[in-house]
Amino acid sequence: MATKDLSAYDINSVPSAEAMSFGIVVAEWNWEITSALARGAIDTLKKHGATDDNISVKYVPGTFELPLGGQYFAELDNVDAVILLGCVIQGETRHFDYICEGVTQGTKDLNLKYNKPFIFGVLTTNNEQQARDRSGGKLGNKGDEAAVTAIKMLDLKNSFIK
Ligand code: DLZ
Repeated sequence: MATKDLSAYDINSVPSAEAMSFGIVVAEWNWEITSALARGAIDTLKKHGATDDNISVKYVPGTFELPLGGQYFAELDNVDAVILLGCVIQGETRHFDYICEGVTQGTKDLNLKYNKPFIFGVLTTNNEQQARDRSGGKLGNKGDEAAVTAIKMLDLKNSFIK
């Protein structure tokens, strides 16, 4: 089965991000991967009109801490949407499952608690190569996909307000 190129999207389907503000939380675990995800997300937000002044980046030790980092943005900052970027690689123990479950439930809870988009930009892979392929490699960059999703969800929210 072919896997989707995470950076492939219809550029005309993405609204302008000029008036939108974003928080990005990046996990330091698997830094080579997560820094590439962050680069992709920032570049994509800017490609669609977001400015440096409207993009704030913070770091947490690991993917498990992403939801709390997101919550700090929700409570202590005024950004419109938050992008959570991490990478969990399957190891020999069940740690992978616990971290994935924690970050997935935590992110879902943030979306519904704060009524704002918290985007799940987390790679959960069997090995490092799969992660490299999805962080600027042959299958694109999940950071790009997360940025596009953030813009689209904010545009959807705005369509109810305006
Ligand atoms: C402990 C741990 C392990 C084993 N693997 C990863 C991983 O693949 N990716 C990741 O982002 N973080 C990992 N961590 C760290 C946890 O996310 C977390 O930072 C620690 O358990 C402390 O709460």
